[in-house]
Amino acid sequence: MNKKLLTLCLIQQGDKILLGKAKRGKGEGKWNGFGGKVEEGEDIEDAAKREVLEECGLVVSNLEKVGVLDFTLPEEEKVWQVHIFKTIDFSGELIETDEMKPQWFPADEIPFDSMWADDKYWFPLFLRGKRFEGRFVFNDQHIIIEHELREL
Ligand code: S76
Repeated sequence: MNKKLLTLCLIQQGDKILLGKAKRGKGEGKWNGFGGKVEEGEDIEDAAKREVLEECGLVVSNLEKVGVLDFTLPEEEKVWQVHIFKTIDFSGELIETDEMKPQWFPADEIPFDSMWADDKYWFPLFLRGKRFEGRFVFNDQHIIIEHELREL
């Protein structure tokens, strides 16, 4: 099946993770990593860097691939394939943009109740430095009705 490629970048500084609260779009009101759609012909890692810059003003480098997740969402004709990256290397000035309000969260205070429902499953793996792959199927209430997750 034809897939829509997306990126998600998690920036870590010591014990803290940078998240952004989405101001618009499908995840509006949710805390999330930074990311978005990979453009036609664009390298996936370049797309991840571009989205971080657009959404919070930081320039990230040395991205590490940590996971790939497939999402089946209601009203989306294509499966979303999200490529998840982690980095500790960033520069520039953190800013709030039209898209995201950024905030640092201690690793043990991740706001799961205000995040996508899948985050509860894979974020703990990410926090333990694991790599993973999986798939999640959502219903129209944003509830997960089926999932698989595998540590690599
Ligand atoms: O953590 C997530 N970020 C997204 O943008 C979408 N999960 C997710 N699930 C559909």
